[in-house]
Amino acid sequence: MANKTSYEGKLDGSGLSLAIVASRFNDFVTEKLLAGAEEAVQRYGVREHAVFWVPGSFEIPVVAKRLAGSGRYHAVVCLGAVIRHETDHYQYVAGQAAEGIQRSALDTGVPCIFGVLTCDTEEQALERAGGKHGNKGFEAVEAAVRVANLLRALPAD
Ligand code: INI
Repeated sequence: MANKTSYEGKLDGSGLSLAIVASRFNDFVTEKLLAGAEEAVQRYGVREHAVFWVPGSFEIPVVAKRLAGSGRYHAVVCLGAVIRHETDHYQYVAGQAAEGIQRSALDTGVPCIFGVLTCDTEEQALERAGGKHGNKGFEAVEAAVRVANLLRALPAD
C-alpha cells in the first residue's frame, strides 16, 4: 500500500502535565480510582500532575473545562463513581457528567478523559476500581497520555 501513514500516541508521559479532577461522592471507590491513576502516572513517567477534588460527578465538567482551558495541562483526567439508587437521579448525574466532560474537551481542544464509573451496584464499581475488572483510573491516565501525545504528533492543519 503506497503512502500509508499511521499515528498512535506513545505511552510516554515525560513531556506531559496532567490535571486529575476527582469526585468525593462515593469516595470509597474514587480514592481507589485515584490510586490507580497515580500508579499510571508513575508507570508512564508523567512529568507533573495536580489533583482537584469536587463534591460530586455533576461538578466535574465546570472544573475540567476551566483546567483544560488554562493552557497549563496537556490533558484532564476525570474520575468519579455514579452508582444507581432507587430514584432516577443517577441518570441525570451520569449523563451530565459524560456530556460536560466531552464538551470540555471539544470546546478547548484538550483531551478530557472520562474515568467516571456508571454502575448498578457498589460491588460492580469496586470491581472496576482495582478489582477483577482492573482499575479504570489507571486506564484513564493511559488514555490521557496516548491522546495528548497523539495530538502533539498530528501534522499541522
Ligand atoms: N454524585 C456522584 O458522583 N455519584 C453518585 O452516585 C451520585 N448520586 O447517586 O447521587 C452523585 N450525586 C451528587 C451530584 O454529583 C452532585 O454533587 C449534587 O447533585 C450537587 O450538584
